[in-house]
Amino acid sequence: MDARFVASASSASRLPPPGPPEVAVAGRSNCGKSSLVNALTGRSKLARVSGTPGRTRELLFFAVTFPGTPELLLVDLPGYGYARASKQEQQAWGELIDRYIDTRETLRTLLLLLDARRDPAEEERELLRWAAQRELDVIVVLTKADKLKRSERRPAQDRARRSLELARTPLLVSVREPDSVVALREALVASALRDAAQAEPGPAS
Ligand SMILES: Nc1nc2c(ncn2[C@@H]2O[C@H](COP(=O)(O)OP(=O)(O)OP(=O)(O)O)[C@@H](O)[C@H]2O)c(=O)[nH]1
Ligand SMILES: [Mg+2]
Repeated sequence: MDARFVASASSASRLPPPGPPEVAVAGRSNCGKSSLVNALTGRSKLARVSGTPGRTRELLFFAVTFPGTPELLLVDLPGYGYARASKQEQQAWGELIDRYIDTRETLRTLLLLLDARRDPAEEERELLRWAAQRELDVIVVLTKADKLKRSERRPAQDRARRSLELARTPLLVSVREPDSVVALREALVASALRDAAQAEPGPAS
């Protein structure tokens, strides 16, 4: 498994040139995006994690090669809904994420993260709408599973699935539970491979 930092971008006009297929990691501030990027890549200090919400304010691009798959870019998006940010800042972040999702030609998969203890809100629905418009593959993940009792887990998954009208049950993941990270990595790889297979030219006729 190989992972390295490629670029950061604080505005949609400064994105790195498009390259390998991209997986965007989106979610509310503090939901665990950067932690999960680190867990997925097995590199504890790749993306910066902080106890202070609103830490990641740029798009961070990481090139990752999981075993047996082509290289892909994991993109750690700035978290939305950070209460102490000004309205202006929140709007700027919304526009940045919106423009990135809307225009990034190499974006294939949206990894939407939601703290397992929270109910989905308008922002999550909006991201799912954008993803549907772009026909992105979507993987919804409930994070910080370790904060739930065993008996609370399945109901939380069912609730999120109903609330967001998902076709599939969301994954429940904790960076403290390695098996759950492995399961997510497999789902990501399947998504990446699906896209690679689609991109493959058909047999010459
Ligand atoms: N218990 C538990 N804590 C977690 C987990 N994942 C992340 N955290 C904690 O949640 C806090 C926020 O994590 P980050 O990874 O920085 O969250 P983020 O979504 O990148 O936040 P922003 O960059 O502000 O949008 C940190 O204190 C993490 O240690 C998890 O699976 N379990
Ligand atoms: Mg972050």
